[in-house]
Parts: sequence; C-alpha cells; structure tokens
Amino acid sequence: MKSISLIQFLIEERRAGHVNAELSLLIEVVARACKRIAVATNKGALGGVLGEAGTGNIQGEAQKKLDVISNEILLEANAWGGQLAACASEEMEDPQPIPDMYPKGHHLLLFDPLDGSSNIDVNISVGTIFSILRCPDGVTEPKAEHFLQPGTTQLAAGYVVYGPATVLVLTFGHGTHEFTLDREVGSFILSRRDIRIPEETAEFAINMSNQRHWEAPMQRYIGELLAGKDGPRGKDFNMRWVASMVADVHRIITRGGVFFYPLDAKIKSKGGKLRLMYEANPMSFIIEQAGGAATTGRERIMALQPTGLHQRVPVFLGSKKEVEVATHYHVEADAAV
Ligand code: FDP
Repeated sequence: MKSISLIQFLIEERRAGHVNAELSLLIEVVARACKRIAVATNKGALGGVLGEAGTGNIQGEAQKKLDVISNEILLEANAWGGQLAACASEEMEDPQPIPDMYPKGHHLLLFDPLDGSSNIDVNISVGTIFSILRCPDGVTEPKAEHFLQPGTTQLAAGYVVYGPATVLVLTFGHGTHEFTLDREVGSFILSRRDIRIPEETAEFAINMSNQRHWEAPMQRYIGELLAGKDGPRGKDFNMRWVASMVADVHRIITRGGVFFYPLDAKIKSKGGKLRLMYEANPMSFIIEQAGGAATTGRERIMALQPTGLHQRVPVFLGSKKEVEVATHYHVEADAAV
C-alpha cells in the first residue's frame, strides 16, 4: 500500500477545498511541534523532564516540567509562522499575542499542551489537544473574548497521543483521520481515513471513585451498566479508565466506547472537570466527525456559547447510542423536577 504523509494529505484537502493554505500550514507547524514534544516525552527520566516544575497553572493545578516544556514548544513553534493572530493554552491565564516582529495570520489556536499530566511520571500515555478558530474580521489584537466561539465554528481540531506509538488524529469537518508517526523518517503517515465509531458499545470509561458524588441520573445510568445481564440493559459492560483523556478518547476512536466526566458534588461550583475550549470542544468535533456524539449530559457540547477561556463543562462522549441513553436520563430527570 502506498503511504500518504500528512503533508500529502493536507495538499489533497486543499485541492478538495476543505482547508486553505494558511490553515494547512498551521497544521504542519502544530504537528512539527508535537513531534518535538514526542521526543521530550520519549526521553523520560533520561531527558531530565519528569517531576514537578514547582509552579501552578491558572487552574491552580501543579505544573509538571513536561507541561511547561510542551507549552513552550507549541508557543515557540507557532509564534513566527504567520498563520496565527493569537494562541491560548491551559497553562496561561490570558491569550498570548503574536510578537510584533512576526507577521500575523487569521487563526486562533487553543491547546492543552500535555493532557493527562498525572500520568507523565508513570510512563502512561499522555497527549496534546488543539482547536483552531478563525479570528473575527477586523480584530488585530485578539483578547479572550474573541476566542469565545461555539465549538461548531471550529475550523480544525486534533490530538496527538504520546503512547507506544505517537498518533495524530485530525478533523477539518470532513471526517476524522489518523496519522501514525514513522519515527525513522520523522513523518506522520495516514493510518486510518474516515474513522467510524460503532454506534453501540459495551465499554465505558469513568472515574468510579466519584460515584457517591454524582447526580441521581448518572448514578442510575452507571448502576444499570454495572448490573449487566441481570439488569435492565440486559448485557454485560466492561470498564476502562486510563485517566488521560487523549488515551481514553483514542480507545473510543479505535474500537468504540463511551467516556464520562460528569458533574459531581465536588466540582459542581466549577461547572465540571474538563475544559470546554481546549478539551471538550476539540474532542467533540473529532468524535462527531467519526459518527459519535458529545454532550454535557444535557446539551450538545459544540452548541454551547462559551463564557470563559478556561470554562469547565461535564463531558459525555463516544458511541452514539450510549451517549443518548445517558443524556436522556439527565434530561428526563430535569423535566420531572
Ligand atoms: P489531568 O488532570 O491528569 O491532566 O485534563 C484533565 C484530566 O487529566 C484528563 O486527561 C483525564 O481524563 C482526567 O483529568 C483524569 O481525571 P481523574 O484525576 O479524576 O482520574
């Protein structure tokens, strides 16, 4: 089989009218930065990159050295290219403007430079998640408010998993595609085109230790999965929880399944655990383009009007039928109140 590199794929997408030259170059720059992050994560203890950075991010979470390194790699790679008007990251309170000495482009880039940080030191898959928006016309100095566009307006979204293989998953709104890094050649090679997630599944991912804090409809839904063949669902379900969203989503992209980070009493005041702009929205775009669904348990994630750059939301995503059942239980419970 003739292999297709990411660059060839991007040229094809340009010819098909799915991306313009600036967006296609931006994806190349992001992919190149992710290759550098892959090299840093692969070095592990030998690269002196493990452990705490001794700083905290805007969310008040302790930063790992690799969080900081990955953020810097992405910022540095993207500053000079001329495709961006600004970037925003989980690791920075405010958007980062493009330095005056570089040309500015028409795009806004949001990223979680290293998702699944708690897994870095234990050699479990981590990843980068990104979302690309168009900078509103006439805005030359983008502020946080200019990033607050619903997920439906995303021009592109992707993630890279740094696992046994480094894998990039990408969408421009015309299907979801997977590329695997050929480490010897240094290129991302198309490994799956037009991925489809099965509508039904018997596998779910959730942090069960939060069970007692969940809302009643979530307790009901997971209770029914756990009851298996003997319960109302009439079939056994299996559970997986990597605790790196990228790895859990990649499993779903590969063989189906559902992922939940629901609202619970501990995180209710924050609105959820996962971040809308650079986790939930890009993952929802990727999942929907693969035939899956993504909701907050009540509404479609991509339809939400964002209110803050670091806003958190509950996340239900993956195989369509299961997301629908869990969402239906919440909507039904709300209607009964
Ligand atoms: P982390 O805090 O380690 O960066 O992005 C948040 C996230 O990881 C997701 O990657 C992961 O799915 C989830 O949090 C893990 O949550 P728990 O700590 O509750 O397991």
